Amino acid sequence: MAEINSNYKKLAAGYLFPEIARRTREFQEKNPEMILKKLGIGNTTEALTPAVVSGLIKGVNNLADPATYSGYGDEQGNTNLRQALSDYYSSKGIALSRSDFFISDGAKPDSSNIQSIFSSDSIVAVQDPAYPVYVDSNVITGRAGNYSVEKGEYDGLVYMQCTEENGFFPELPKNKVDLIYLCSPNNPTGAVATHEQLKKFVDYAKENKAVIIFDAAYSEYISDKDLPRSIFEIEGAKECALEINSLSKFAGFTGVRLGWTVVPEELVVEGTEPGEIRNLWNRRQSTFFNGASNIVQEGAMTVFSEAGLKESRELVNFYMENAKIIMNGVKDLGITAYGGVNAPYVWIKTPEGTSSWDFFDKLLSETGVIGTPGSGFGPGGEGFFRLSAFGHREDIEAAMESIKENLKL
Ligand code: PGU
Repeated sequence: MAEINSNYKKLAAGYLFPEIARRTREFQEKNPEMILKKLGIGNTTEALTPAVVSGLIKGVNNLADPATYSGYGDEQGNTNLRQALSDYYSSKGIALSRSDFFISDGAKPDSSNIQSIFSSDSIVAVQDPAYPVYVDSNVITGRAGNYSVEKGEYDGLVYMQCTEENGFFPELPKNKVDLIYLCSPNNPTGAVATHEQLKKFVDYAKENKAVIIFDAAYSEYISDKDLPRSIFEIEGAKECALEINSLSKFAGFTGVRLGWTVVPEELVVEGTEPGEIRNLWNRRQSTFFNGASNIVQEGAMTVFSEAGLKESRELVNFYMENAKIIMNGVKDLGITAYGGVNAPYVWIKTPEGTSSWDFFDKLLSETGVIGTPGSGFGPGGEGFFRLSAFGHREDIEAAMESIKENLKL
């Protein structure tokens, strides 16, 4: 008799973003005259840049000619792209060999799949609030107990509080943990960890033989030169951390799909030799994944050309200008807001006594603006609300105008 993986039954709710989409649809059906302004999901809106488009076209043309046609590629990714990534990190002073890079179809699949190479009884620590994929993927694979509605937490997971008081970066876990998810610039709070903050975690991980899973999906949004863009800027990190990133937010690849995971040869856990963990991820990927699209990889390569980098940085600047508009708009209304400076998310405090979901309904019904309830990122997000800077300029401006005119504070 076949049975389902019962861990799915433990999941507290539907995945956050489809749930928001469902409520939005329901609202729109009841209020067809309302023009909605979407600052919810962090989804890119601006066109691909000319360099990327030329790369993608080259990829298509290669397939149109038997002399350059290619079928399945290496599961780890195209060697030239892995080299381009290694060179890019090296231009920032980080030495990693191209064999440390594994190309994928995005940071979401990698951040949910990576846990599979670690022991099923690993103790998992997450920032609270956090990108929900880290928690949900570990619930599905059985590393969490039941969900407590009262606490908003799963038994067995370690929630590292990120609050206004600690600048949204957690203290070290009090008890020993094995896998630590860190995201900087942070989704959803927009906080960016400093060298000193990350060094503490690296030292903890080395001491406790834990692994840091570092999600750097928004690294290109850091403009402050003093802030680290990669965990590998921290001394000793190669022995205890792996890093996940993608072109989604840097080059508008949310629908094109291309990401990578860096598993340094030096990374070790209890009982492994250098290179063993890297081999494990290779084994996992070559069994479960057949490589990123060869067309997309050709497009990705052009992101790392001189023109590609320049254009992608302009794209980032465009979204960060949106962030500034949102930040100024909410601050003018006297709303407490965080993030939005080295990250494309503005993390606002809901009015006293208003829960995150109540504020979602209030903002939607009074202003037509869709955001993301903070509690969807974990219990630590309750009382907060995320506004995304990804959007067309006119939509961002219309949203802020409507908030200014219609939100009853
Ligand atoms: N990592 C973080 C921290 C993210 O916020 C997101 C996207 C990803 C990874 C996904 O990267 P891909 O390379 O595109 O796979 N977060 C968005 C989209 C929601 C979602 O479900 O991925 C957000 O609004 O939080």
